[in-house]
Amino acid sequence: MTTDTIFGKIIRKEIPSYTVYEDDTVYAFLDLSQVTKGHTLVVPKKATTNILTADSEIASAVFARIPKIARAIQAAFPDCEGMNILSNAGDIASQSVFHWHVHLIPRYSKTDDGF
Ligand code: DGP
Repeated sequence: MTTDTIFGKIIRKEIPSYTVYEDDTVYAFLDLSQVTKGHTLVVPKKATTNILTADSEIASAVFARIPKIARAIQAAFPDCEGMNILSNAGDIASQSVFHWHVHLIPRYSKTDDGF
């Protein structure tokens, strides 16, 4: 069973975050660490540990919204040439917050993003 995490508090607005996108089932917000500018996390509001535990309803909701959110990030940062879209699942894969999230990491060549 998934326990509450920092992302639960962010979704409930108990702690602040910079909102990128929100609807009834999904929340997207800027990652605190900003691997590159615009680095965004897409999370289901209903907690599940990671993609290995996500049921098809939650997985569909998250993945259905990613293209739209990714294009919005690209529109906000016109020098964004591409994006790494990834999800860490489990300690061994460097997951550190155990509420499923997908990283959208914009890539820039002109500014040498260093990622
Ligand atoms: P992962 O290692 O894949 O579980 O990524 C977790 C990400 O969560 C990591 O890139 C940093 C981000 N993060 C952790 N705590 C906070 C927080 O309080 N606010 C925000 N916006 N991001 C956070």
